[in-house]
Parts: sequence; C-alpha cells; structure tokens
Amino acid sequence: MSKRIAVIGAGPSGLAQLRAFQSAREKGAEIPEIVCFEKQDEWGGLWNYTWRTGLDRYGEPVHHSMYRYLWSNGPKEGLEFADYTFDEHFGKEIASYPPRAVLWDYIQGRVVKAGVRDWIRFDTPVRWIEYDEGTGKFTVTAHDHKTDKTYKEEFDNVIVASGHFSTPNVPFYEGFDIFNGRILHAHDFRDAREFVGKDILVVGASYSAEDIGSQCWKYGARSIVSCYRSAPMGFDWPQNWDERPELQRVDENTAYFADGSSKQIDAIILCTGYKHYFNFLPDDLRLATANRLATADLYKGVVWNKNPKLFYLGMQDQWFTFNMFDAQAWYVRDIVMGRIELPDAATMEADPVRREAEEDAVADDYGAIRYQGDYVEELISETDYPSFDVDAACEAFYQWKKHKKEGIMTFRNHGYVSPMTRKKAPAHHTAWKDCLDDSLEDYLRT
Ligand code: FAD
Ligand code: NA7
Repeated sequence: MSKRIAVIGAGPSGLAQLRAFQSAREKGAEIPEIVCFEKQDEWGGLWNYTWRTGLDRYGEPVHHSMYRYLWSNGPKEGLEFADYTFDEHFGKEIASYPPRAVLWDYIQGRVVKAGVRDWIRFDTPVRWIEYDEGTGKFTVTAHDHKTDKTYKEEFDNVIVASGHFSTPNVPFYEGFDIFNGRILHAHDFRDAREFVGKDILVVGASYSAEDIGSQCWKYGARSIVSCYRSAPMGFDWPQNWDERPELQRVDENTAYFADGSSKQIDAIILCTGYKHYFNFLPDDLRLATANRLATADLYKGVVWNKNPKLFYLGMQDQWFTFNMFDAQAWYVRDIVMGRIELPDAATMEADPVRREAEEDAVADDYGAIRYQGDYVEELISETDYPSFDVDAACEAFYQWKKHKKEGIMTFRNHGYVSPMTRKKAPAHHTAWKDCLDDSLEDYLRT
C-alpha cells in the first residue's frame, strides 16, 4: 500500500489511530505509511504534564491544560481500552479515579507494547495544510524544532487529532483591568497550593469549575465562591464554598453578582471552557463546532463531509474518552484502508444533522451518557475493535453521577465494575480529600 497518512497530534486520540493501524498490521494487513506530527517533545497530549504556561521553550503556545493533583474526574471504568485493560497494564486491580500520572502511564503502556513511537515526529508542530484538487493530495507544512527547519510533505489523508481543550475561552467582565489580584484561565492553572489561605472566585459551572474549585478547597483555600451563567452545579458544597448567579463586574478586590450580592476576593479563576481552534487549517478544511456530543459537519462524528479524505478524532464533548477515540480511530482506519465505503454526499451531510436533532432531544445527563455510549457501540460494531460491554461503562457513569450528588468531595472514594474484566475496583487506600500525594507510586501502593 503506497498511501501516506498524516496524523496531527500524539495525544490519546492520535495514539489510538497509531494503535488502530498497528493492530491491522499485526493481523497481517498491509498498512499505509503513517506520519504522526506532535508539537510537544512527548506523547500523551493533555496527560503529559508540564509546569509551563504561556509559551513553550520554542515559543509555541503551551498545549497543556491539566494541573498538579488532577485525579480522573470520571471513573476509569468508563474510559478503559477494550484491547488493553488496567489489569493487564498494572498487573493488579487499581482504584477507580487514578491521578493524572497513573492514567498517563496506562496510555503509554499500550503504545509502547505496540511499538509505534517511531511513527511520531516530536517537537514538530504542523503549521499549515492545503488540499490540491488536481493531485488529490494534502500538503502538510511542519516545523521541526530540533533542526529548526520548516518543510512540506504530501499525504493522501489527514487525520486531525489535535484536541479541543487547549485554547481557552476568556471572557471579559467589567473591572478585570483594575482588579488587584491574579486573573487566570483554567488552562493556566497548575498548582492549588498557590491559593492556600486565599478567597477565590471561580467563574463557570462545569467540570473545570467543579474540579479546580475542589482542588483549591482540598489544598487549603480559605473560601471559594463559584458563579454560573446558565445553571448552578448544585452540589452540596462544603461550608466555605458558596455558589452564586452570574458575575456582573469586579473592582479592585470585590466581585459583584446578579443577585445583588458581593464578595471580597483575592484571585479569579476563569473556568469558562475552550475553543475548537485549528490555526493550521484553511477555511474549507476547518471544523467549526460547538462543544457538543454531535459535532457539526462530520459524518459519523469523524469524516469531514466537505472533503472525506480528511478526518477528525475526539472533537466531541466527552463522557466517553479513550475507548471512544479508539472506536473512531478503528473506523477511520477502515475507511482509509478501503474496508468501509462511504455513502453518497447527501447521506453524509444528513448524518450530523440527524445526530444533532437526536442530541437536542436528550432529556438529561443520563440520556447524554447513553447517547454517547450508543455512538461508541455503533462505530465498534462496524470494525474489528474488540466489542465490549458499553452498558457496563454507562452504568459506571450513572453510578458516578449518583455518587457526585451524594458527596462532591467523597465520590472518588467509590469503586466500579470494569466493563472489560467484570471485576469491581478496590477502594483506594486513602480518601481523596486526605490524599495529598498524587504520584504513581503512592497510588499503586496497596
Ligand atoms: P489532547 O490530549 O489535547 O492531545 C492533542 C495533541 O495534539 C497534543 O499532544 C498536542 O501537543 C498535539 N497538537 C496540537 N496541535 C498540534 C499541531 N499543530 N501540530 C502537532 N501537534 C499538535 N478525560 C478523561 O477521560 N478523564 C479525565 O479525568 C479528564 N480530565 C480532563 C481534565 C482537563 C483539565 C482537561 C482539559 C481534559 C480532561 N479530559 C479528561 C479530557 C481530555 O480531552 C481527554 O482525556 C484526552 O486528553 C483528549 O485526547 P486528544 O488526543 O483528543 O487531545
Ligand atoms: P465546559 O464543560 O465547556 O464548560 C464551560 C463553562 O464555562 C460552562 O459552565 C459555561 O457556562 C461557562 N462559560 C462559558 N463562557 C462563559 C462566560 N462568558 N461567562 C460565564 N461563564 C461562561 O469546559 P470545562 O473547562 O469546564 O471542561 C472542559 C473539559 O475539561 C472537560 O472535558 C473536563 O473533562 C475537563 P454555560 O453553561 O455555557 O452557561
């Protein structure tokens, strides 16, 4: 097979793509040449921690949005790889909410075993991609920082796996320019200890707000006030955490809210989400979508309808993560390898429209989990990705939702049944709120 395929990004989605092709080769198939471009010097995407914020050592925007002490915000049973279980990787059962370093180790284990590291060009951001109607090929312009050279290469297909939780959405509120404390976005949050003894304001009401606020609470912030634009998170917060309606303005040291209340604060953390941002793609190839479960313009959530030689992985809002990226990567691989034939243009265009309408009809979070579970099931039924018990993964998410409602600072003390091994995870040796060491060594200690 003389095809050349470019994969942009070696995070969980891009690595799923490499593993998908390698798995076909392992089973005797001839596979295309795969070149994976990764702007960081390591794989793992957001799971590859850096203390840096702003620009990296080459002047590139830092991709990383995770922070020290981050523990999985959902149960590991919902994201487990069907072809590489936690048990296989760690040689024993581990608890359900691993810290970042543990999940990073797990992500790496599968691709080390697959032997695909040589396919990745590290320290190499993709600068631009163009499609030539005449040749039917893409030209990828990349910058190799190791040699400080920019070059162009041609590819038959491009698979964009560059993530969408890296470019922050940063709103302005009146008074931000005169506020005396620090204002930062979740993307630049690294260490909760910076806020020990401080009164902080968290803007936003989704995962980052909940988790960064919880981190600050756990490590000793004096008080937290979080505020919502649409709806409150509504958890049973600790006594020094207060949830208020939308922020109206701030002055030098005080925040004012829509209910007329105010609060003196030392710092503001904007947990206001991220933008799908692809500065290496021209308009006709560039995905523009809201952060939702049914992405615009992508057939089956992965094929770029306006040019079906281009694919996107992991661009949905995410309940399912790693195993959904796998389902997508195996599906894309089979299109590239001619095993799956695409329907006519009208059918492809109708597909995301139907998916959006179906998502809009979903009643609540439980329905949304099922909706994404059904999507994962749909894709894996069309490839040789190992079939797994998606219902059991959904069940782990349902339990997780229930446990969060019962106790936002205690839900991580629970364990769930693996959809792959059917075993129930043991409880962790220390309750999450008392466990200040997030190292791999400490987590694996039994
Ligand atoms: P990313 O992990 O973002 O990887 C994209 C890769 O593409 C990066 O390595 C980047 O350097 C590279 N790249 C980008 N642009 C270029 C370019 N131009 N050229 C070359 N390379 C490029 N998921 C969970 O399952 N559990 C969790 O607990 C969880 N917690 C999260 C916490 C935070 C704070 C955030 C932001 C996300 C969290 N997620 C969590 C979701 C996360 O999106 C996925 O787990 C996963 O990292 C997505 O993988 P990805 O490969 O699609 O994107
Ligand atoms: P999300 O889930 O996209 O949520 C963004 C939040 O920010 C959400 O509550 C928004 O409120 C709020 N938002 C957005 N813009 C504003 C403005 N201008 N003012 C006030 N509030 C605003 O992003 P997260 O960072 O929480 O989570 C992203 C991923 O990181 C996720 O997958 C996790 O695993 C970790 P809205 O509801 O739209 O009114």
